[in-house]
Amino acid sequence: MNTLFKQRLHALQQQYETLLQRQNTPLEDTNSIVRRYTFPVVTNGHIPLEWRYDLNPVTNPFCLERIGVNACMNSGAIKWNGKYLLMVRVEGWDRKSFFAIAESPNGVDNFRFWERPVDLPDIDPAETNVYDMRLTAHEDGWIYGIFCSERHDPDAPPGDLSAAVAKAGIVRTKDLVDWERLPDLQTRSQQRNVVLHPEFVYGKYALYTRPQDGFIAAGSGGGIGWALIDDMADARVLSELIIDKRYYHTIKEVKNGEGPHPIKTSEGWLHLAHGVRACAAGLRYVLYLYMTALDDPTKVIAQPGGYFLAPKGDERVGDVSNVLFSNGWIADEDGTVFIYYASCDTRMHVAVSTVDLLVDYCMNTPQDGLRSAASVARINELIDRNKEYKER
Ligand code: M1P
Repeated sequence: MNTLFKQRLHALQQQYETLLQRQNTPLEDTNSIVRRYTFPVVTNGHIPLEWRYDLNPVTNPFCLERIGVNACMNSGAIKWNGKYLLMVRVEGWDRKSFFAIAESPNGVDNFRFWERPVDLPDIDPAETNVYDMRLTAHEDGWIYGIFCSERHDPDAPPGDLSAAVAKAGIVRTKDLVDWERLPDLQTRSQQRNVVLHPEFVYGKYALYTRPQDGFIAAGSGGGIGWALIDDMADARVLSELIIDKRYYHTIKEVKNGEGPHPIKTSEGWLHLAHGVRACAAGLRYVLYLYMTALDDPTKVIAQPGGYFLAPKGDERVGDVSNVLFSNGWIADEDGTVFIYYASCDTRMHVAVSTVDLLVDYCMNTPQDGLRSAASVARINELIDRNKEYKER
């Protein structure tokens, strides 16, 4: 074996193991809805060396990375056999995304990819890119994955190589290894951020949708939608009800999208979503929470104003700056909630909270009053209520 190859490979292996075995610690924050952690949980550095390097010194004498990974981002999440699993969107140097599962014993560090990327059944040669899978262990016994299936717009004018179409692809599995591909969701509009509710509602499957006029623009799509489906093997959206609307001059003015499926709590369904607004720097993506009624998941019962997580510090910089995006969280039996979020379409983080705390936040944070005058009125109400406590 040549010395250069040997030295480089040794250094790479050491670097890789150090990264994977690094302990993650919560950041000190005295008044927060979530506890952020010191390090990102999954990055492109977590991708196994044998996926990226030709380990044969004869065919790779300089020990170069042959298949590079650009980012590990927007990951679905599920607890499986006591382990915390992320269905990571891995994006290559070639801009194509695919899915791969990374597993941790504790949810905050030591994430290690399974042996190979997910073998997603390939049913349509036009499908160019796949990403942002939401996982739902449904009460029917299957684990479903719904993801964005993207292709070049067949109606694009000649020479327009950017116009794209977004559809919702659907797979299901019993073991997270063998995946059955079901037909794509049939809807009138383009769709991204489609999520399966974990329970039957009126005996039907229920989907959170995000109707959109174009590939990027939600346009007349009024917000997060809801649709009942008879059969996941022939999923058709016949009618869509907008349950979480967009409003002028809010964090979700341009668009929003359901994150992972909601968590069932004693107070209602707890939802995590992303909201998008435009500014001089481009689009800004933040995360927000809302709740719906247990007996009617279309009825919003709590809508705290504004965001609960926005890009902070190093999270602000990356491939698509000023973006936080989440499509995975895990609620443990003891009420701990692990919120997995990507910053700037680049790397994955975790923020930890509890069901009780998040519900309290939702139920007691004032709603967005939609006007500056309403914001001031709310602060004055709080000051008035606080008077007797301040003077004690
Ligand atoms: O680049 C930010 C995000 O842009 C899109 O978000 P949305 O689905 O709301 O339009 C997606 O491409 C998402 O993957 C990406 O993180």
